[in-house]
Amino acid sequence: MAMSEKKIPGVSEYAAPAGGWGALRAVASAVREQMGVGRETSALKRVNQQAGFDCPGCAWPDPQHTSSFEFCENGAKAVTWEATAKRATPEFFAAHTVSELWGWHDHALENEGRLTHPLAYDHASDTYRAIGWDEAMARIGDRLRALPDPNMAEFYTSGRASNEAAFLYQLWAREYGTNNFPDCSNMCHEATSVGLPESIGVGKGTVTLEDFEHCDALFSIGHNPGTNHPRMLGTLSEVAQRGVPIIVFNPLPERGLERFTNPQSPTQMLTGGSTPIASTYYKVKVGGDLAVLKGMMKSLLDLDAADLAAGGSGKLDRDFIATHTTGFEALAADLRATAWAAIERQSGLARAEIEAAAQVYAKANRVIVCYGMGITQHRHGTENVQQLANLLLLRGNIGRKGAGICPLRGHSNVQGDRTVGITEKPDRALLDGIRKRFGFTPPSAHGHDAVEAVKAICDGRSKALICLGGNLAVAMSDPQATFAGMARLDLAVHIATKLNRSHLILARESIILPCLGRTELDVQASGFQSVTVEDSMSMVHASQGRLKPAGPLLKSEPAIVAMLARATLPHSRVEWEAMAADYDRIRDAIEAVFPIFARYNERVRAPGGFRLYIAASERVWATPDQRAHFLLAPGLAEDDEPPAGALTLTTIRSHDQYNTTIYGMDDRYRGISGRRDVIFIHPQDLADRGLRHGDRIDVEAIASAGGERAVRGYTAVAYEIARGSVAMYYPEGNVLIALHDYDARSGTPAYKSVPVRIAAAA
Ligand SMILES: Nc1nc2c(c(=O)[nH]1)N[C@H]1C(S)=C(S)[C@@H](COP(=O)(O)OP(=O)(O)OC[C@H]3O[C@@H](n4cnc5c(=O)[nH]c(N)nc54)[C@H](O)[C@@H]3O)O[C@H]1N2
Ligand SMILES: Nc1nc2c(c(=O)[nH]1)N[C@H]1C(S)=C(S)[C@@H](COP(=O)(O)OP(=O)(O)OC[C@H]3O[C@@H](n4cnc5c(=O)[nH]c(N)nc54)[C@H](O)[C@@H]3O)O[C@H]1N2
Ligand SMILES: [Mo]
Repeated sequence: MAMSEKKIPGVSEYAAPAGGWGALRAVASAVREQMGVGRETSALKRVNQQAGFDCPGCAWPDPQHTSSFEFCENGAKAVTWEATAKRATPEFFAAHTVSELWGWHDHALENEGRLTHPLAYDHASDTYRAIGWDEAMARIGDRLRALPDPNMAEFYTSGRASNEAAFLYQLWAREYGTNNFPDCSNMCHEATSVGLPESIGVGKGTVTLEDFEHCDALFSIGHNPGTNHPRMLGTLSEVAQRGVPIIVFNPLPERGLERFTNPQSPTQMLTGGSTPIASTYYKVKVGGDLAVLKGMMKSLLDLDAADLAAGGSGKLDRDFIATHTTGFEALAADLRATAWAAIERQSGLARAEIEAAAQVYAKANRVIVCYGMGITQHRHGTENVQQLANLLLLRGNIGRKGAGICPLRGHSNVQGDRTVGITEKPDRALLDGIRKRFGFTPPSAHGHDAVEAVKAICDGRSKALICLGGNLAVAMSDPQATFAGMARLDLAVHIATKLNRSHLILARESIILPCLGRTELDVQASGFQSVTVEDSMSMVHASQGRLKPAGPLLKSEPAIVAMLARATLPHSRVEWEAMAADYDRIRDAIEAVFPIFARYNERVRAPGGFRLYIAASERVWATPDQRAHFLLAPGLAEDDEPPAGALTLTTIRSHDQYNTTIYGMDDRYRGISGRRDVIFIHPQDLADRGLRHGDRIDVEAIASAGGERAVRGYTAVAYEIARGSVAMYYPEGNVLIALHDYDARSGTPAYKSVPVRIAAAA
């Protein structure tokens, strides 16, 4: 990292590897700040255990859920944040008006601790006040029944909800009469959910953890596991130690992808040793992945032709292409027509670098591609994902041991929520399944995804918003439009563990319902309950909380949803109370609607749970013609490039945050402490503008429409980021992104390619 001599408060260099003692110290301080010494620190020992709870941190799988505690700094932060000793009580709310709370930092809001009572906003005093559960339910039921059209309500889901909660939630909304299911996945891996089914017939990853033991090359594109999937570093270091090349494409030098000290390894911890992760690290330009992927495939075709000319058998898997795919000729023609000059310009990489990566790919027999938000959150997110699939298909790297595609999912159960019916575009099977099992006909017209929901709210077409977790207003782009729209709702209901800004955007009727977190004991009429979740690799397993609930009034998410459903639909035919009393019955209902969950209750009780069938992993292609498809992406047009002098901004997570939850103000691996008002920029890009490391600058979006979008007075941090690219933190960067800047195919906001200009602060 090339930092100049100048001393900037809160900006330094972090020389250590990811993990190591720095991670242990960070856990100790998270425990101290949130739980107090002695309070339930045993919680950390129950993460991802056979008889424990699933880590609310990320969706990276655990070896069988049977191993001893796998240490993870950010998993520990997620647990301590939920298991905190702090409480946001009715006294707290009485002492602070909502207008006052609005001025608080997002960190401070959540740091008040766990919500303890159902709350309703009181307009006269401008405060939230405790109300009873029955009163809350009656008010919500009345408002929802009063809407002239069920499609004027939006049912948002954040991906921490269990399968059981999510299933009841979609059932409630569908019986009520709408498919409006905005969810966090729409802002996250929707490009995967839309792109991969067209390519390979399934919108999920095809690999299992075991495949990582057999791959002989691994590509890591646009994800930051050291922060966002820290347990993955254990897997990556094993892969690296086998001598397998790990090729990274990322505009920023992410420490976790450079080197890692495994806190599980006494030798590394005591000797200060570490494992280098990336064998080659390519600093691709922000938004340059389409160009890289086309370049790699183009050069693979060249390598293939050269090999054939030399009497070899070529570098493509011709048998696989012939037996399993369509569209190869069109792809080859597209690649031949793509000029290297455009590839180099848009990727920021030299042809020779891309060719070298292609050589590694061509030489390997079993390749895994891992990717995250650096691929999906772009205007061409869906095409990016499909080009990844193309690359793998060219050498038959799908549906084979040691090979496949590995999207790194976000929230710990975001994948499961989709599997059990959180989708605005229900298919026939889902609708028929519900009708057969529950005896009502659910609506079939497509509903709203997240961007569409917010647009409908802004236009006044939707008047009610129910949120099963999350912080939609802050997670969505364009707070200027989003906040204003949400302030015109008739009804806002938040099922939540902690206070956040979305709760402070007031509707005519605003209600907060406090729920149990995953770490807590869930006791219903039939006794202790466990819930189930699905990880990034389609493993479904049970999760059982063990801690005493944060307050006596809290209810579980399934219980709350069942109550809401009964309050809204007094004559419902669904056995809401019976299902909420015994989650085995919810799982039986899930199995009745979704045949892939056959023998759900039995299989989920086996150690480690079970893997859902992924057809593409068996080379069965669930596409209309039962083939995998090479798909085309638009050419590398110049009008996709930012105007001269502009930079492309990407928005990223710090090491001390979980999405909109800000645990603290540090970003250790990037050398930032005590602040978030920074923008990472290449020293030459600074110099070109007559600016220097540490200067205060304004960042203005070159908005296509919608008025001025700017952040002002941010501190420029000289950083070894790709030229032409800049990065700042999410959600601070969201003011720069217009609501209509998204991937047209999947609706994923283009959070990671915002053309901006920077200048010295006015
Ligand atoms: N501790 C913690 N864990 C989390 C989360 C959290 O906030 N905190 N969030 C969870 C959720 S919901 C999700 S979706 C995942 C997110 O996990 P990631 O996908 O890792 O999320 P980001 O921080 O957005 O980082 C994306 C990475 O992509 C790089 N990048 C940015 N733009 C581009 C680009 O144009 N091309 C390429 N190739 N790379 C680019 C960035 O430098 C960064 O390293 O993590 C989950 N786990
Ligand atoms: N600029 C920019 N914007 C982005 C992104 C980006 O990379 N850049 N990433 C996008 C992505 S990938 C995602 S997934 C979204 C995230 O969007 P969301 O999922 O909506 O946001 P979170 O910050 O995860 O939600 C935090 C809140 O969830 C509640 N909560 C926590 N645990 C529980 C629980 O167990 N139950 C319930 N009911 N509530 C709980 C708490 O009240 C907490 O305040 O943001 C998106 N926004
Ligand atoms: Mo996400």
